[in-house]
Amino acid sequence: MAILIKNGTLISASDTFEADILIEGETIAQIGKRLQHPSAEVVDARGKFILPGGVDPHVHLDLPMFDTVSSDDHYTGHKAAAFGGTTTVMDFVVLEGEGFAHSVDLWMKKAEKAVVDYSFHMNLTQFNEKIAKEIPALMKMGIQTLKVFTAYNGRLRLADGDIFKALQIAKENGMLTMAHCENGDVIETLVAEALAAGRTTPEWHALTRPAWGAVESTLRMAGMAAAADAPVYIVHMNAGGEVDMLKYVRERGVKAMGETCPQYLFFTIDNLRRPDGAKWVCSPPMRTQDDNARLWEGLTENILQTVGTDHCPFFFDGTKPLVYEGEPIAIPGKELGRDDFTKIPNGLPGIQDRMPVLWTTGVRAGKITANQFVAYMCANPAKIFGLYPRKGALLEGSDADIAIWDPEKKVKYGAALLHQRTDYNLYEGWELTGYPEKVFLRGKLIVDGAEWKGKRGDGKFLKRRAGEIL
Ligand code: DUC
Ligand code: ZN
Ligand code: ZN
Repeated sequence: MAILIKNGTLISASDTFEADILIEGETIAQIGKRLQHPSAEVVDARGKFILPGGVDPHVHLDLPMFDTVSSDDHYTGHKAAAFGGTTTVMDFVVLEGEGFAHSVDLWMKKAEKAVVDYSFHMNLTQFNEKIAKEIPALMKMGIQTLKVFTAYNGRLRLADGDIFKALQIAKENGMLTMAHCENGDVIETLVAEALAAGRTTPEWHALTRPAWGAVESTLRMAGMAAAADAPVYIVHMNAGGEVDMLKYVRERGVKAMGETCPQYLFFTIDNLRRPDGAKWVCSPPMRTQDDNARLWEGLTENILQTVGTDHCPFFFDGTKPLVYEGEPIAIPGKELGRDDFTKIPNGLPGIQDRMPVLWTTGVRAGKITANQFVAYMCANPAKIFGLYPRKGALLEGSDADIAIWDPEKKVKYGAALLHQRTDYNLYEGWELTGYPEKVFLRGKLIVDGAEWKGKRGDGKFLKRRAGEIL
């Protein structure tokens, strides 16, 4: 069946122009003026923007943490993504003792209920000769990325020497290393001191994870990448100083790229001081207004490359069920850390929020152009992670993943209208202007206004190849 989207304004990472789009099967067959087709279903998009479906490079679905699990799985999280205009998501596989293949199999099983397209990154949280030898096999599975951590001592962190070796191996195999940058040793000491002094409230989560640790770790990581002549992608940049470091190293030819997340553009440690401060507990933590402002500059000035969500939701009160698709569900959440900030599950919801919130606060507010929006949300993540131009683009031959965007639609945002499976939203009550109206995944309409038309299992695993260094 063919679909003809007529009279819309297409927005790519570089251009804005009026054209029609003909979809045949799963892909974009033709883009041009006054297109005709004898039997296509016609969608009139006059006055609307046509965006590529969003690509969220950083989500955590069904992730076990602290005696619970992130509350969106590969159905609910994907569905929420789609309602926010996102049609491709990348999730992180937890590395189990049995090795990569077993760990990937577990994640493949979890994702059988996928409703948007997806791929995986591999958490490289152990390192030895055997694991080093197995890394190239990941590339053959279509997993082009390793994530390393300079924090979470004794759990996820690798020694710098092992990170350096991983960077070398990744480079040899056309792979990309992603890095969570904080200073694990400083955090370990400060957390022990805080607990010994009886400082257990959520703000201490932020006070024990200082911004300077993120800044020096970002520079350290970029330095190791430079020494290995390897690319590196710094996830969830949260401190203004990290933007400065990224600018510094990129100006010197280091192949470093940076991602920020919406939460770091708006919120500060003051949010953690509220009675419901646990809602904002994630790692790295919220910083200051100066950091918010510098991260915005990082987007305005094209210092950063992407905006991902780090979507890792938990219930604020997991003792009270909420109703999702007619079924009551309760999953232990932030209440686990009521008396001790180190026991609050780390993570925030955001998979649905990313595009609508950034459209209003970024594009409408004049901080970024609509083309930059498409670059950060769609094209750049697809390029960096080896999916372009199949994803992240409106081009003939690309998958017909399309968000028809109503630039004038006003929405009072909040948990009540959302599909993220959690009992709160960070942007509760925000007035947004501009919202996805229809969302297509490979030519199939999956979101039509408030109506869900997607189907469990329709999302496809995407094997990725070597990406671009932006
Ligand atoms: N940070 C979080 O807050 N949650 C999941 C993983 C991470 O790095
Ligand atoms: Zn991280
Ligand atoms: Zn993360």
